[in-house]
Amino acid sequence: MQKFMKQNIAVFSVSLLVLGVVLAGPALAMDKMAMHISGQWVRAVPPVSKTTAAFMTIVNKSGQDDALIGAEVEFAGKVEIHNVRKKDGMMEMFKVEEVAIPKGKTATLKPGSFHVMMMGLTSVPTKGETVKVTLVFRNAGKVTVEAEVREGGMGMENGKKMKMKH
Ligand SMILES: [Cu+2]
Repeated sequence: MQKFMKQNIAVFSVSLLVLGVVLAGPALAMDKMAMHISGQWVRAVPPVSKTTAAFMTIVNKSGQDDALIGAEVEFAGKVEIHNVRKKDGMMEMFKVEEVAIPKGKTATLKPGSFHVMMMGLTSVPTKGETVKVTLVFRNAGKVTVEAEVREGGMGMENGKKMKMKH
């Protein structure tokens, strides 16, 4: 019995080791993945465009309240967190300091709502390409995700043009 147990434990340990190796990549990220990010994408824009935006869903599984307080990308001079509001019948974007994500809650960055605004593009991401977006959380710190560049609407259901205020 004793021997059997030991063998079992040994097998179990090896299994864990193998699992550890297999999961090493994601596992490292998982540490920071107290914030679960999914569905991330960057809007494909014309080559002459100076701005674009990133969208995603963030679930706070960290066990403590957190907030998205910034973001970084290599291809933009400036990155801000924006939201959208209606003003004088027009939709306009404005900068926010953070997107609060209480523990257990989900924040959705989507067209017509919160988004990561990338300005002063030094190279314009092209459709089909994957780009790195680093999100900065107050507590969880930095989390880098790969975001697909694809076409997407502006979230302007009424068809009104967005006033660009950058
Ligand atoms: Cu914006």
